[in-house]
Amino acid sequence: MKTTRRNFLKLSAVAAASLPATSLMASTKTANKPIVISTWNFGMQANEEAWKILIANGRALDAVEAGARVPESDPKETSVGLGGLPDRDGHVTLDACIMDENGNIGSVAGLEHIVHPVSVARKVMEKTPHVMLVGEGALQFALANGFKKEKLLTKESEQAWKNWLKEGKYKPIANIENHDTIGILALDTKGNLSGACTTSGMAYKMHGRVGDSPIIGAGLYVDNEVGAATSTGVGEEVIRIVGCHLVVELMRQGNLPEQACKLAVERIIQKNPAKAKEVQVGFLALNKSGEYGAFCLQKGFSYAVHSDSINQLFDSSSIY
Ligand code: SD4
Repeated sequence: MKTTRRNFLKLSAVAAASLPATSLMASTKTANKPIVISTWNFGMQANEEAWKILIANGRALDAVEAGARVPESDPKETSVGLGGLPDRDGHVTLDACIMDENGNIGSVAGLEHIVHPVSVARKVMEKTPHVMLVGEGALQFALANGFKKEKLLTKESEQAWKNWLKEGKYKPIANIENHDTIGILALDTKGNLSGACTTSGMAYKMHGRVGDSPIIGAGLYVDNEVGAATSTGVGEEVIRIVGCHLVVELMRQGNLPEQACKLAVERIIQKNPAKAKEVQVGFLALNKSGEYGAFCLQKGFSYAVHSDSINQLFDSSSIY
């Protein structure tokens, strides 16, 4: 069934009526468009940049790119862009993707030496017949398009890696320093949705490992008829269920954003119950009406919301 705005709202109402009161309260956070939402505490600063574009009647696509670039260029953020923690061989390898209201997509994975992988992903989307470039090819493309080659490993992240090497045990850390991948979703004044996602991936991963963040459908998905979703946490578990596509499809079926995120988290538990107890995964979603919500496995996932009526950080509800 094609989801028109009218029957989408009707479906939302039906779904809302069948939810327990607690979920309903948490799931009906609404703000008028424009609105931007993004993952973790650093989402507050990212949203500020995105908001400047949205409030000037700019395009959601430009807003999410501008927002994602904020933690990318902050050397103190150790999970995104410059200053991101390296893989176990000491390489900072970055993953990012972007998706617009027309279903255009661009993505890079395992990109080294470039501070703004989200902007390279956008160039892949706009300037190539492909959707994803990886590793050396992504770097060549970035350099050919005017991006500068830079050293992304800071003194601090190099020291952290050297300390890690003493034991060399790989274990994903949930909610690392309360920031992680940034996923950012926006609805502009024209009612169009876009999203972006950018990360240095799991710290001390194997060289060549790619997570969910640059994979359209896993770390990000946008359907301009329905809504958009993004994820953070252990990418392997998100890829297994094609998480963000699932969240958007659950919204299409009438679930409000938080409920759709919760159902996707429950799918992760169903597929891999033992693992789900140990790791963090969080989903964040925004629908076409400006309703938003999140859900995660472990306590500690926060998300930031900016509209004309709110500029605030929320704690996501969690299973455990
Ligand atoms: C990944 N989801 O590479 C990303 C990064 C992340 O905790 O969120 N790490 O799996």
